[in-house]
Amino acid sequence: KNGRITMKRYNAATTSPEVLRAALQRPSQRSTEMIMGTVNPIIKDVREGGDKALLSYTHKFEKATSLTSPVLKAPFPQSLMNLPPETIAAIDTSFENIRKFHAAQKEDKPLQVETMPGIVCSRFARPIERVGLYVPGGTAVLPSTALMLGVPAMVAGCKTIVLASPPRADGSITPEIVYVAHKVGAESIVLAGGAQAVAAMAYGTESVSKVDKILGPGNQYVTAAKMYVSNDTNAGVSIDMPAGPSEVLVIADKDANPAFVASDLLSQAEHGKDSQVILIAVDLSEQELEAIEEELHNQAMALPRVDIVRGAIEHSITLVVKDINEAMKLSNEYAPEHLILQIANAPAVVDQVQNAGSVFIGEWTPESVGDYSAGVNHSLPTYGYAKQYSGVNLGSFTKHITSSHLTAQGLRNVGGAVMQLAKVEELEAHRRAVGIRLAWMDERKM
Ligand code: HSO
Ligand code: ZN
Repeated sequence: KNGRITMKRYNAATTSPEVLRAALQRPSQRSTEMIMGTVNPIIKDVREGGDKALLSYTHKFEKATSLTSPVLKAPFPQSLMNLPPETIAAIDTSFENIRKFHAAQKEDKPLQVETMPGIVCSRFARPIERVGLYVPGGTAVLPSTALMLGVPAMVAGCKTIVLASPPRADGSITPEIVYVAHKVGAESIVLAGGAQAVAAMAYGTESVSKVDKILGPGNQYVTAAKMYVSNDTNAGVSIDMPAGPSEVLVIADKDANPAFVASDLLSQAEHGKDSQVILIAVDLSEQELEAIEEELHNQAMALPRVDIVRGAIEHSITLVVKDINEAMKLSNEYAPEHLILQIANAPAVVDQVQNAGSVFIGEWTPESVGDYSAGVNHSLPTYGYAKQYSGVNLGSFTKHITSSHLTAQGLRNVGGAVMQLAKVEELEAHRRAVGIRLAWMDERKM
């Protein structure tokens, strides 16, 4: 318990690929079956029992027994967002950067292509009307997550923004979260957490508005509940992506400052005992490796959350490789949520990034800036899902509609192809919908 805080070291040159791959496994998650066993009855209760059931779970799990309504509707009273001016300023600065970056992701005009003379195909975006944003409670309050979900929802133009977050034992909600909810124009805050909050937003209750999509990170119960409701056609709700414990992968070379490298590893390690941090050391000598390890231990010991850090470091590793190409290959295989490049010429290496949630380029870009204030989103794919998912972005709050618009000439141009394929599929009504129009044109010598 009081030993040295250090990551197990592997040298890629002398380790078999199987051992390397095993070392890069994520810590295993509790089985979904077990989780579902807990989550299913909660979802059923809330779906059937509405507010009363929701409230009783909040009394039980959050110990907020004085709470009499599960929802706080806008406008939120000023008294619930009393904050020191420096916190207001920090939220305002971050809000503005996140707003700018996500506003730039807007498509200003519909995409339009004339595929053949007289055939115009278009695609245009519309906001998802009602979104539910889950802001976890737990070991840390996370107003930054409210920003990362709320600001893009606001920029996208979602009509109804519902925030959900577990209240404190006295029934109150962190004023920072109320302030963010106010700034993004949220309709309400659901004072509940866990599977019960997800169920309330998925099905709606007397006082919780039903939403069309639920986004946001959460523990395994929240994730399981999101998966459940998104598979239930009666709920008619979608979700962002499966969320798992936080991760960072730092690639460092001889140029890297050992204190900076250690600080980045620790900033992710303090999220939870299940977090995983990976250091890929490019051609570092024994002495250089020890300098980082020394920093890691010393900085960790001075952290208030040293116990959490210790847990995370237990399943975290250092990989020593000989060059940057090898480092990038391993990083792309791991597909980290966050990738930090503390190497010479970091911008030039970004081309080689194939799988990662978000990249932090160069020694002056700690992950913390992206977690809070740079403008990029911190809701990112974990657990290797960076291979197929994007992090939360403006597109997460919009959907696309396509349209086609043909002239008579356009229909003449493509009609033959349609009629032939309809014939192949033996769908006569399809074929005739074209044929009847072409005949009409023929009669009128069009
Ligand atoms: N690093 C976290 C986000 C966060 N950090 C919130 C601080 N607050 C996402 O992996
Ligand atoms: Zn973080």
